[in-house]
Amino acid sequence: MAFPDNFLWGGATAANQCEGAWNVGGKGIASSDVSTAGSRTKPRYTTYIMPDGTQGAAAQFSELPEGARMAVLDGYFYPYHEGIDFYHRYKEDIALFAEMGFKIFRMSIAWTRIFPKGIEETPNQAGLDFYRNVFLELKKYGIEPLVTIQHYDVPLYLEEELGGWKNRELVHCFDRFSEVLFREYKGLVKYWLTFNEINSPLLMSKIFPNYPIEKQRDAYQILHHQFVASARAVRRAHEIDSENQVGAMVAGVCKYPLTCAPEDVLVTQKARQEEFFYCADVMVRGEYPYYASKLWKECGAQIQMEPQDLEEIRQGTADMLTFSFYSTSCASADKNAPTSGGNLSLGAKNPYISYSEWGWGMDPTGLRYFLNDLYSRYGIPLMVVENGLGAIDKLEDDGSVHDPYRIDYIRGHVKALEAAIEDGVDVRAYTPWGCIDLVSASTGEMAKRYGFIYVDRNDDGTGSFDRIRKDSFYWYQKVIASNGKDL
Ligand code: BGP
Repeated sequence: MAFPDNFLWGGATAANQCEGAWNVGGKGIASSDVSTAGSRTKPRYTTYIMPDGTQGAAAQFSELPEGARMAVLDGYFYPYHEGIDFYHRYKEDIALFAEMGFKIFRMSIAWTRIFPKGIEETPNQAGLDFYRNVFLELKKYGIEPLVTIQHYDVPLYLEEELGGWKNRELVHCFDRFSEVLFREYKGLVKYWLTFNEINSPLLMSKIFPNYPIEKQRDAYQILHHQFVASARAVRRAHEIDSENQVGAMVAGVCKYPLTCAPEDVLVTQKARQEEFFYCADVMVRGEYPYYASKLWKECGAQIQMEPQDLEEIRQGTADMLTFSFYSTSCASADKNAPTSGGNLSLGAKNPYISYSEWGWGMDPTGLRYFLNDLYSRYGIPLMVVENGLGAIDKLEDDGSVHDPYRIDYIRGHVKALEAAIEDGVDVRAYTPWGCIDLVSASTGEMAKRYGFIYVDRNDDGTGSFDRIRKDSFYWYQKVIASNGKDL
């Protein structure tokens, strides 16, 4: 049997996409609180207010008008404000995870619950208590928390007043934040991830046509600050508790050459360096890779570093490499090759794989390939901390949800995991994304569901928030109970 006895089966979520209670318990406004709902065809919007009081909304990730300040406004629907109400229903949800047999649960901490603006000296007690209670509840069932410190969610104050991660000051704010977490939850949490999909700033320029070159330059500066912050967090975590294990988390952009034409192979190699390895190399190997200066030069980035930064990065390498994996795509030297989407990625369309309703490629074999590829490069434990199928589910009149497509998707990926483990890869955990339905990050929809647990909540904000076990719930329960044997 391939899966080791201590293999960590579980599921993954993020605070902003599930907690709701956006202004409860002293929580500050987060950058994600100003995002409206979108859809497959309509982007999410960021709402803002101008100095003269006029209000507006701009497509997410586009430039706001000069002088605009992001704000929560009346008359807009913000799906994260209520999420799936995990804040009030975590006990029920954790009981359901336990019923499925989870060994590990990936979640994130809303920075704004602990430090509402991000700059305070003293943490907010109500926020600390909330997460303590969640961890205690998990402990009751023997479920290990896997905690992402920053999952796409920064106090809005830090964005607006300090300019976000471009500003070196955030390294200190994050240091204070993460130190509080390591001290406060010592003995309750031992698995940590510093930044969710840390490579995402580099992926933006690939997704959005005409992405401004200044923003790409900024991305390298932002990442430098996050690398330093992450390395510092790794060291702090180890100092505070030698049991702590801190992972790098990188969006699993896995690209194949569209053809075996040498030009395609070369373009692919470059894309993989830029889109995945750049971040993983720094965080796992502890130094900037040889191709970094070429990438900086191409966009004119001149990174501001402090003298001790490279040493800090060297001393704070990650204990494990974790990544999200939804799909693969291709790279081609031919700019006119038909494209396909995926999680934070755009690439040439692969004629040999199928695509989901949201146009994301489905390629379980790619997971086996990717795991082998990463392990041969880094040789440290790996965790697949996101994977899953966003699909439309139908709640039947009898209260059941039949989701064979999700079972097929996950089954394929579990088989790929098993094969990779048989290949000799050290994979420690599998936490499918959105193990309970939650708000989609890219579209803000509820309709794009990933869960084993259905949540009665609709895109228009209606619904009871009731939790309903889908067919995949019982299937995954069986998989875990048989340690991956009964698929
Ligand atoms: C990743 C994010 C998650 C999650 C997932 C699925 O990029 O880390 O937060 O949302 O993708 O994406 P979506 O919700 O857009 O379907």
